[in-house]
Amino acid sequence: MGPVPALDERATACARRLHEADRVLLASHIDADGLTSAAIASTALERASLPHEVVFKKQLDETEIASIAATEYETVLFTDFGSGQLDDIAEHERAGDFEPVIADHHQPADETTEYHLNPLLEGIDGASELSGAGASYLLARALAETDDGSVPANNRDLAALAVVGAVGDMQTVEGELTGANEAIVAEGAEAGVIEEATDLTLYGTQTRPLPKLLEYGNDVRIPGISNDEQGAVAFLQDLDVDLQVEGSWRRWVDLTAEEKQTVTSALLQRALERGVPSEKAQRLVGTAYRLLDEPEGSELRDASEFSTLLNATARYERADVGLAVCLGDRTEALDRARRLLENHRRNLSEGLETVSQQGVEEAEHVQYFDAGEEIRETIVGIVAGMALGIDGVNPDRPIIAFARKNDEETKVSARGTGRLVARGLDLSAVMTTASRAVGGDGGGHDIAAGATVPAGAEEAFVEEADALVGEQLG
Ligand SMILES: [Mn+2]
Repeated sequence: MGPVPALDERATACARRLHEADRVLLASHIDADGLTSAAIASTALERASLPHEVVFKKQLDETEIASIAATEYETVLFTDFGSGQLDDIAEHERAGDFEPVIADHHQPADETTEYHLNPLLEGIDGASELSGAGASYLLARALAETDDGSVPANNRDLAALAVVGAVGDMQTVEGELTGANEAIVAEGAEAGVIEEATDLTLYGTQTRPLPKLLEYGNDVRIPGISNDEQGAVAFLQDLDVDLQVEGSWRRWVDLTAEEKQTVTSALLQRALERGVPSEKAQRLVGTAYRLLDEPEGSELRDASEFSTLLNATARYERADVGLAVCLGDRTEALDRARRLLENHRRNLSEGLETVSQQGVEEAEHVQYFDAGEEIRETIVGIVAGMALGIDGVNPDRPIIAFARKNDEETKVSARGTGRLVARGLDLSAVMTTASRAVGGDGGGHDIAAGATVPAGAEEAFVEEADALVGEQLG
């Protein structure tokens, strides 16, 4: 049996079908979850001696599906997408263009198909319990089991990538993986590739020098430390721990358990003293997932840092680099991925600088800015979210950002806060309705959503969105 028994039958059927293929076209989504999905599936196919080719798509629309249908492949494995596009895919299946096998976790369309592995079909939550990488992992496990037993650890070593995918897909609930994801963590632990540890939840425990770790922090802002280089340094210097070696700061990963405990306690105490509510301060400590085959001090050792690195490759259309890292390239591809991440960080800070210089416009219920070509459309949403914390931007108001996509289209990104969502904000509904009202389309989550609208429709969009947000928060 696999780690998620409810999905055993589907996984086995998909695996059997793949074993019958002469060769397979593997198509996957371009993001951290899609990259890890492809790496897991590709490794499993390779180990099952199934020749295959991997292609990545930003969006699996009609045109992309048609381009897949135009290839000579008779079997197409879709990972981290495919379920939502089943209406189009099934048409090609009926026309005899290809036979689909799908390992996905997004909402399925109306059509059905025989080889379809998706947690939502068995009542398992696809947003928090199983990612695309998790579904691909179940498939990989089934591929190994229907084989002759020669596969290393029955592919359970691939659980490490499944965890990176789930973390990258933001599936953690209060900092932890739950449900089917948790079962995969347990398998990975048993296979010796994953370790779960209670640790600081700040981003960069493996790679950042201590002051940077504290300064850049996470969603828990500690006055006098977060976004405050001198404050972070002063805080560390006041502790009774030697945190520098020959003048340079150690990293979190370099500290002993006792030293970590000292810093953690002091940090929590400082947060409380500075008025951070205790339930929020507690979020500074949580569950970290470590990849035991990766060296300490490498971003690949930590599932969260690993997924961030993958996202950086995906955002700059270098899925090939992300995939190569997942498949084990620790030389050129890893160097390239690191440079892409550095470049991404620079773009974010420049983007934030643009917003802070240009300022935001106020409507009645929302605030917005138009970045034009100053900020790439692929990162404008992240910049908008970060902007909610800077001077001149109201932290208690939804923010909408525009960026030029091409001559005809404008990308729209909206970000809210947990507090606004608690008061009734649902940006997914806002983006869907407001974009359709002006001839575009959109969707997403209550706290973060996006849309594409015709160029020139920005003002009309703001009016629609403003009214909708007013109703929600009314
Ligand atoms: Mn996904």
